[in-house]
Amino acid sequence: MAKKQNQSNIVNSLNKLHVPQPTARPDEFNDFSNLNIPNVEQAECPAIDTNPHEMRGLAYGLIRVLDDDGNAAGNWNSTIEPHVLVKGLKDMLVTRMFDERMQMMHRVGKISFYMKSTGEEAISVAHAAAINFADMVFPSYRNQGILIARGYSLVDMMCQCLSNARDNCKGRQLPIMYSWKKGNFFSISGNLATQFSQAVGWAMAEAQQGGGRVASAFVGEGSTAELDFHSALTFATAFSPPVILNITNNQWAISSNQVVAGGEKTTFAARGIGFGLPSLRVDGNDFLAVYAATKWAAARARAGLGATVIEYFTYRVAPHSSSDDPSAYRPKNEPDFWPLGDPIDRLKTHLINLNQWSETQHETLIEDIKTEMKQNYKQAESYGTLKSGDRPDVTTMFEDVYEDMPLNLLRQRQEMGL
Ligand SMILES: Cc1ncc(C[n+]2csc(CCOP(=O)(O)OP(=O)(O)O)c2C)c(N)n1
Repeated sequence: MAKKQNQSNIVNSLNKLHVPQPTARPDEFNDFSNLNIPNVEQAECPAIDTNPHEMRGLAYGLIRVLDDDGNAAGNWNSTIEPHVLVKGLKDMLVTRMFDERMQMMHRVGKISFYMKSTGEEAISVAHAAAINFADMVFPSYRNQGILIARGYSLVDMMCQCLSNARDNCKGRQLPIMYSWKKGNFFSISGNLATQFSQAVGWAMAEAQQGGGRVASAFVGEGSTAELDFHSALTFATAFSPPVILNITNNQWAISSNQVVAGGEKTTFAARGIGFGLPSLRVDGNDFLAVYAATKWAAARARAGLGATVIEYFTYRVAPHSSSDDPSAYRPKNEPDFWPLGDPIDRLKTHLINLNQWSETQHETLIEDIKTEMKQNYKQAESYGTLKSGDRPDVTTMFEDVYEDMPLNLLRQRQEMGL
């Protein structure tokens, strides 16, 4: 009888599908006490030519440099010139305030869509500071901080969001899907994870031509479930191209918690281990840690040692996009409890500890950026908004795809009387 009972228990559990759940839903509480946050001393910093199998622990730990008091320590701590850190602080602030401004413009109907990167600014800005301008970035839609760190014109960014006559994408892309050829910033794609295979292919070509530049691609943790992610890693391991494969784990893929992409059982950095790739898991809200990990991966790529996978552990403070309401799927105050703090506050405290910054300088900088943002916006708006003013000419939709326009398009253009 007991044996029969056991057998039926096994059958029942075999028939039971495990549906992973986030730690808390809207009317529950999540203080992230389930997370294991190691101290800054814990992570080893291996030589760049270390066999990936010997450094597997780094995919399960967390590389941190800034401690809870804003002081830098540990094996990944290196000397960074204060002017690099001050520029980083400024770029992160500009990114955050640009996001605020554009979100406001969406509220009043002047742009059709927006995506903020609040809380994730250090990932883009420190990464951009640690690679060369000539290196080719294949960004996600939450890497506007890279454009800002590389000095792209805020007016041009705004014109793209406003879909106006000066939008360099001619209104063919969603707002925020920027493209900046001269800035080595590959066009953003709405199709998740395609940037990974494109970056690996680009890096393979670069290696073949002996160019010496590195490619760097970004996806969110949710996008690691896409097949492009896996085929990119296969080519990245087989051909050892100079590429950095970055995964921003901000805990949420729209309303799907990271557990749905497999984060309950292992880390996202650990995806690289099965491919034999060196894999780092980094505190994404720590400017110095992001900088150090990126430098390490870029040095490895430039030395001909191949690809590195980096997971940035962070939190998506803002809604997924202007079309999203996170109160439907996560506790309203969940962002307040993220244990790794705010990247801007942490770098600011660090600079103040170094006597390289002050509260007064910080306040002045914020006021200056506000003024600059207003002036830039006025200029961008003068070229048109979604509501008024000039738009890209409708005839341009037939251009830029084919060198010789095929007959069917010629006919369609004629039908429009153009
Ligand atoms: C191939 C594909 N599937 C689905 C979508 C719809 N979609 C857009 S963003 C998104 C969530 C992505 O989450 P994640 O990769 O974690 O990045 P995050 O938005 O958090 O930065 C989804 C499912 C899409 N754009 N492309």
